[in-house]
Amino acid sequence: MTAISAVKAALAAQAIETPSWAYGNSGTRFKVFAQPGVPRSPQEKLEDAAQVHRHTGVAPTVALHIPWDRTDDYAALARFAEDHGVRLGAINANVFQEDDYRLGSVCNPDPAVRRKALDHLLECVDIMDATGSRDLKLWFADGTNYPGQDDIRARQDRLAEALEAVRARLGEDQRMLLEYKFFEPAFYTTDVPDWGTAYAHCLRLGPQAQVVVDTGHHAPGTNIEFIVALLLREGKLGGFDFNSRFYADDDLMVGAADPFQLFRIMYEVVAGGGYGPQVAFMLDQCHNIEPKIPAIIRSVMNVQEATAKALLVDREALAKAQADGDVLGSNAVLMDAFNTDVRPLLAEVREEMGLDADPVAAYHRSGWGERIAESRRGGRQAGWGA
Ligand code: PSV
Ligand code: MN
Ligand code: MN
Repeated sequence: MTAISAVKAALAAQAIETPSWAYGNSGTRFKVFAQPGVPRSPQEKLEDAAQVHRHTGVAPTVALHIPWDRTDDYAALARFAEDHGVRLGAINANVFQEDDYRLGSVCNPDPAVRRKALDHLLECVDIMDATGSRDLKLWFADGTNYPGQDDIRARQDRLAEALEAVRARLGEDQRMLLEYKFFEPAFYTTDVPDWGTAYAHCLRLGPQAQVVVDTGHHAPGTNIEFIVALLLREGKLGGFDFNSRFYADDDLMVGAADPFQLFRIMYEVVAGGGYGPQVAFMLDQCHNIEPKIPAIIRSVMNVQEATAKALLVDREALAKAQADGDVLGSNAVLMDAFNTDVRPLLAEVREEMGLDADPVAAYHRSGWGERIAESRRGGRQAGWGA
């Protein structure tokens, strides 16, 4: 196989998971702008996700968020997905939206609240059993707002206890992915604020616990690709929640704010041997003002473009320049790949997959947007900004 055909094969085999919540109405705490045709049920979200997969060919799974996607028969929902050409992906737990969680969920000082939160996490594993999902994604809003409000170490103990109970409930082929976020909604301490805290917990929990890197969850200037390289080296990178940020947790389209950063991240994934099913590529975004389905298609394409550039890095030339201590030469090898226009290559990949070279145009031509605007009235909010 020539190098370029290997690159094409790797691109055709990529799998980028889209989040059910990206298809629903969303906004900020100031305003949620409703859009026409927005899904009214988990099934309609899956129908929209199926359109993304139909036109890109690389978005075969959809992440669920419980309870936003609550239904009485998850196995039936999984069959519905398959009938539409997609599968159910990660199950995202939600222990942050109820009054009981004012002082936290699994870190709450009240054992009854901790029990309630843990029960929800365990229920999510039941759902995974029914849907055939591999990954449980855990993001905790837990933290404190004022110095002295609660005992920082005791909260870590409570967290560890809950995580261990979840681990013990996992099936052999299931994983728990622990997400971190440096602040918000808690402003003084956050119980899982950074990759190091997530890593320390995952290390104790063993191989089924892995860290998930949400690209929007870092302080400005953080070198995310370094974190990626390190976690991969330690066998602890479980996946990504991709999105873009300018200021805080903006949840904009991945690759929109800083395509170079996305390329650097994807390069570390490829170079570190993480380009395979063991590292889940997931989107975690909200489309507040732009039309959702084309925005998600664009996001998938942005990830593909960064991946193509990462795969095109001349690794041999780079290794040689690095070994020679050639600072400018090594940097030039990386920049050559980043500055390559990979759109024609991806168009070819799509045509070879039997797809339209331009997924956004194909989507617009399909008339799906007009059809759902006509047939769906009273679309539901994604869960945010209520
Ligand atoms: C909140 O910051 C968040 O964006 C986390 O990244 C989760 O993954 C997502 O919401 C869904 O719970
Ligand atoms: Mn996330
Ligand atoms: Mn987030």
